Amino acid sequence: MRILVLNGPNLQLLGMREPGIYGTGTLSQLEEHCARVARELGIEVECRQSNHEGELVDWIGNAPGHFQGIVLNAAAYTHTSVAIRDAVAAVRLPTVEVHLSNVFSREEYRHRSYLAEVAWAVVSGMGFLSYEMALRGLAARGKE
Ligand code: CA2
Repeated sequence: MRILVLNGPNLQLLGMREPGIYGTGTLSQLEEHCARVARELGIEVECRQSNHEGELVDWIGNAPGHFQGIVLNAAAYTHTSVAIRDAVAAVRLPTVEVHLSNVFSREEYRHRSYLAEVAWAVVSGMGFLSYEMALRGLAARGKE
């Protein structure tokens, strides 16, 4: 089983700014964590980050045939992007929307997700563990 882990805009800044909200771990450390969990689960992950909506749309659209699930932190695009929502709905791969922070305890505009309705599951507020839970959930679902 291969899982595509996508991180959206500004997440390359992880660990460098706003540690109070997003923690002190860097994007590389997050990707290493995902790789470690994947090894434990006997699955494969490929991690990518982009600041560009269209690139995320392309990666999601090209995932079928290469990946069996997606872990998606679309960052700010979560709250704005009908294009990413349509891509997730179109590919029909189980997709877990993840967030490092608890978006529901933050500003009102972060409470709206265009992705949640087309996602298989949502995990928000557990830092790196949000991604770990998403990988564990997808691996378990794949075995059903
Ligand atoms: O909590 C999350 O994972 C978010 O998806 C992060 C997004 C935010 O727009 C969402 O509402 C919730 C922001 C990502 C920006 O990442 C930064 C990391 C370090 C410093 C500044 C920004």
